[in-house]
Amino acid sequence: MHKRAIQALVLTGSLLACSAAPESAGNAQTTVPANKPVSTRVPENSPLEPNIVNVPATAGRANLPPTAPPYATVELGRFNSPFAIAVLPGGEGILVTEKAGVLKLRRPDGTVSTVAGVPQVARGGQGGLLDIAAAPGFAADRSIYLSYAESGPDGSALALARATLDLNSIKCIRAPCPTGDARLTNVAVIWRSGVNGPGGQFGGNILFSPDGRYLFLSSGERQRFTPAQDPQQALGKLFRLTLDGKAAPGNPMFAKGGVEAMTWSSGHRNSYGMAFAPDGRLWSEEMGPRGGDELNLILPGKNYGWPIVSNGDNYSGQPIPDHPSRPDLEAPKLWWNPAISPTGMILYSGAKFPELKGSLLITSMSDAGLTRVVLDRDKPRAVAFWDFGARLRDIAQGTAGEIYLIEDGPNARLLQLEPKR
Ligand SMILES: [Ca+2]
Ligand SMILES: [Ca+2]
Repeated sequence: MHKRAIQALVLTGSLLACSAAPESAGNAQTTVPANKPVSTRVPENSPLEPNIVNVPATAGRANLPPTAPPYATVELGRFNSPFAIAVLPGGEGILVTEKAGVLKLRRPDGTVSTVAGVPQVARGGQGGLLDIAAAPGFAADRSIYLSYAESGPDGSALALARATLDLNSIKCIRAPCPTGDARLTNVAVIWRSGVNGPGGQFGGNILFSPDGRYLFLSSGERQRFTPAQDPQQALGKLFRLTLDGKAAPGNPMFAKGGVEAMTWSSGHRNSYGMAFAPDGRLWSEEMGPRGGDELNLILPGKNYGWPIVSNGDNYSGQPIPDHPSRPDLEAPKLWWNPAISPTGMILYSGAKFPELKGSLLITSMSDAGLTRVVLDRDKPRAVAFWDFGARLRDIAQGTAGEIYLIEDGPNARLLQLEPKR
């Protein structure tokens, strides 16, 4: 996009910022970081690009009628508004983040401990403690990564921290283990989006490259629309970082420095799920506006169109041109209208459910369930939507091919899938 067009988008966005905000972040006075005026409220509608004639999207709609899951579920525990789960590779248990800023470990013996030492999070709305992942070298260095909303003088922003997980600070002989017997040490914030301000949609999804050398991080556009098209703002992008949180060599704009050096792809709204396919392709789903959820094949340097085009529309009803209106912008391979509100996603690679091997599994909230997507190189097909009767927040695969699901909201269940007898 030309610089003038970006300026126009930013201007339109700040004018629209005076209208009603769908979510109040309760922030006080904002300042002007890096010459980018940030409103205290998020705009209601995406800016309308001039001279776009809407070409309706036809192919790729992935909505399916719900069916009963062909699996049984076993409850493993209950959690309070969890956001994400991560399986520890050594069979030590499952880490569960709760949005209020609490990290829990569910051990194989069924005990649940609170992990001490979690950084202070900005809780409220869609913010709080977000994603968690064991580092590729966890077995040797016990490192984990966590993303969260962090408070700043001008509002909240996404942060990424690395820490050491210490499960032996107090020896637990027999269940129930006392809380506090697990802790994070050496906590270091290694990346910040900056651009503090209002809005939800933090993203924060963490994924490692198959070779374990790089960290992919999603950063949502915070319901501010235009930052997704602004190369200088670390919002509405997927980033490819080193394990130390720096711009990764080989990124498409690495030589430019700053936000651009870290950027792998742009024009995203809010991704809560990324996964690598066995052929090395990177897939990402994202929460769109009303009726605009997407599954994208992520290619370096590409622009995925938000907020210029979407196969959904603004929550107010104001239309947004569909993706085919701007064929220069990458269109989703699959999309959902009505929205399903996709949350977690894995590429299932285990042996326990051989029929699912190689499939993407996507949890969702507003159409609550689990979607199975079969990948045929760059032509994915949604083949099943299983209704689990609850909003699902995340999914993870265990070390022996188990599939874990976690529900949304207070008193949410952590579930393990089992073949139906
Ligand atoms: Ca898009
Ligand atoms: Ca549209």
